[in-house]
Amino acid sequence: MVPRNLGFLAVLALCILQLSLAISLPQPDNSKPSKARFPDLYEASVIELQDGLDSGLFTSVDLIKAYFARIDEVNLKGPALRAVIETNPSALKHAAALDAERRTTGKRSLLHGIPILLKDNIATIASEGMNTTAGSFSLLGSVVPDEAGVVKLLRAAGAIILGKANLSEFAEFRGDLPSGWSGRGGQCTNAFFPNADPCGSSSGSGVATSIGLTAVSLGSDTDGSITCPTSYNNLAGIKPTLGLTSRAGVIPISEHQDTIGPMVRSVTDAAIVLSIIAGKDPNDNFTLAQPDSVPDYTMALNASALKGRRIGVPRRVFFDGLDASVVAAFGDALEVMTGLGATIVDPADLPSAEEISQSNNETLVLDTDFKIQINAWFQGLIENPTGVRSLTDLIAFNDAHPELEEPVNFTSQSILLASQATDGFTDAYFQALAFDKALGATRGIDAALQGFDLDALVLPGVGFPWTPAALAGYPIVTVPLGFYPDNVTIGSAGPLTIYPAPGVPFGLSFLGTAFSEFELIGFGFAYEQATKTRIKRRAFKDAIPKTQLVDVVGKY
Ligand SMILES: *[C@@H]1O[C@H](CO)[C@@H](O)[C@H](O)[C@H]1NC(C)=O
Ligand SMILES: *[C@@H]1O[C@H](CO)[C@@H](O)[C@H](O)[C@H]1NC(C)=O
Ligand SMILES: *[C@@H]1O[C@H](CO)[C@@H](O)[C@H](O)[C@H]1NC(C)=O
Ligand SMILES: *[C@@H]1O[C@H](CO)[C@@H](O)[C@H](O)[C@H]1NC(C)=O
Ligand SMILES: *[C@@H]1O[C@H](CO)[C@@H](O)[C@H](O)[C@H]1NC(C)=O
Ligand SMILES: *[C@@H]1O[C@H](CO)[C@@H](O)[C@H](O)[C@H]1NC(C)=O
Ligand SMILES: CC(=O)N[C@H]1CO[C@H](CO)[C@@H](O)[C@@H]1O
Repeated sequence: MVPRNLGFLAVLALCILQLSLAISLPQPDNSKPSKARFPDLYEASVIELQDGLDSGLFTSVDLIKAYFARIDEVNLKGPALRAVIETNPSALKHAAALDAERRTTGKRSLLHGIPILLKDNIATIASEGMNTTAGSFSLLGSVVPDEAGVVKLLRAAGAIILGKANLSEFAEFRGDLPSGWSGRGGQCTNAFFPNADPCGSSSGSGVATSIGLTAVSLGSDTDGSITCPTSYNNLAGIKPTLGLTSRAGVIPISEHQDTIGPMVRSVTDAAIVLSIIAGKDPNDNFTLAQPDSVPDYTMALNASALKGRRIGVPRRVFFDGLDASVVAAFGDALEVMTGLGATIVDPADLPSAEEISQSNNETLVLDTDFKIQINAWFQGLIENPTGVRSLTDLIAFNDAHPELEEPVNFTSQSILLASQATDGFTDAYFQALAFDKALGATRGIDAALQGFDLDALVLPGVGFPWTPAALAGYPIVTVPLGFYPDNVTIGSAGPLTIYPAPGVPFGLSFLGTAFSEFELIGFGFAYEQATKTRIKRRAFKDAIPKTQLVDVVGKY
């Protein structure tokens, strides 16, 4: 006997279900497989995935299974893109729990049940089953004292850690290794042309997200490591202001330049992820200087955001050596922005442009900081089976295991050796630090913004547009701009990689002053919506995974 009340509720629930199906879904055609109803995981947005999860069309368990199958298809097999180092053995368990929670109490946030891939320098608790190694065998099996601050925020929001992404080892702070290479992960390559450079150091985060091996990913940036792989992999990405996102629990290069940010397929997804990972963290005191409340960055998603705004082009130095196809696409972008109501100020040069391209101050700062911070990382580990407990040990470990850490034709660990030779916080160090801030900010980005009364600067996402922002600690929002043409002259980028190459993407970067993410997201969104460049060209055929949700839903 069904009690009357429950029967009534069941009927009501059925009505609501039918109503919501009628409203939110295309009319089902029962005569054919329902493939069209599932979002294509190559492109699926967080909102589309959230809609499918909310309506019960698929679950987070389905999503994890589908992404694992897609990783399996192309990571080591087929084109062997080597974008992912490890998948999370606990991901299905977390997904099932989050599916149950969604059914009973609803979703915690827009990232509830959404899989996210983390660059392998972002710590997760070892008991979950994954390593945190920055790609290095020296850290294999090490036990971190705590998770990264950004991971705590992601978990609280209900996101599921899908796995760890390959990267340029130690975030490219080793010397004489190509972008995207790590001892543990091997050579990651671009999905838009066989063996093309994925850029670094967040290479795997970029490649994996570009073809939908994950819903979203995080990268880290010290000088271009989010912006460049975002640009080369047809993504939207945010390199935040220094101190907006916590670096606690992230294998460091330098507290004066490291930042953590989203690398995703749309500015909307970037705004969703940044809104969750930004915030103060007592374990990273640089975050204490940020404004008191984290904005909801999705409120910046205004297709008219460029209207009436002044955007400057710092032409001097930053266009030197760029391919003609990049310069032409950039010219078209300026016209698009003018059409959207922006005033383009061109040129709007950085007074410090030449000095930025020539200065070695950054090298002294990073080399000095790395030695101090990486020693602290090794010493802070609860255990490290390799016995590596310092930079000195790391250098010795690499030389003792050339088969793991020194690939064919590798010449030296030049950056590690230079770092090892630094003398701590000398007068020269403090002078260099102050000099960098002046080059990037007061005589750089801020000088141009104020001198030409600008809201932002814009540059192609190739060359070194990221360096002024890295020195200043300022944000960059990057969106797709174009693709190298089929007749581009192919160049070499390392022993195993080429660049440029036909069809390889390049981005457009908006630069602003400290904590101007909200504005830059608006500009990036307006440009993205007007152009939709990302969907104009796909990865090469073998690099596109075939598994879709239709292949896993109801199949187990
Ligand atoms: C780390 O990687 C090793 C080798 O792939 C694996 O055996 C281990 O389970 C991983 N996880 C941890 C926490 O060590
Ligand atoms: C963070 O703390 C260190 C040492 O505790 C101090 O030297 C540094 O100035 C602090 N930085 C900020 C940005 O508060
Ligand atoms: C979007 O931007 C336009 C142009 O700046 C502005 O007039 C409008 O109020 C904005 N819309 C919202 C919802 O903020
Ligand atoms: C910093 O840059 C200035 C100007 O280029 C230069 O004179 C100085 O030697 C540099 N300092 C270091 C440590 O590289
Ligand atoms: C590629 O083709 C375009 C259009 O036909 C042409 O303008 C350009 O010079 C060619 N570039 C090279 C490197 O051959
Ligand atoms: C190593 O260098 C030699 C000599 O330059 C070259 O012939 C060979 O192809 C290189 N091997 C790799 C894997 O890059
Ligand atoms: C998830 C995955 O495929 N990881 C692989 C990354 O590359 C290393 C080295 O080839 C493999 O051992 C991992 O299995």
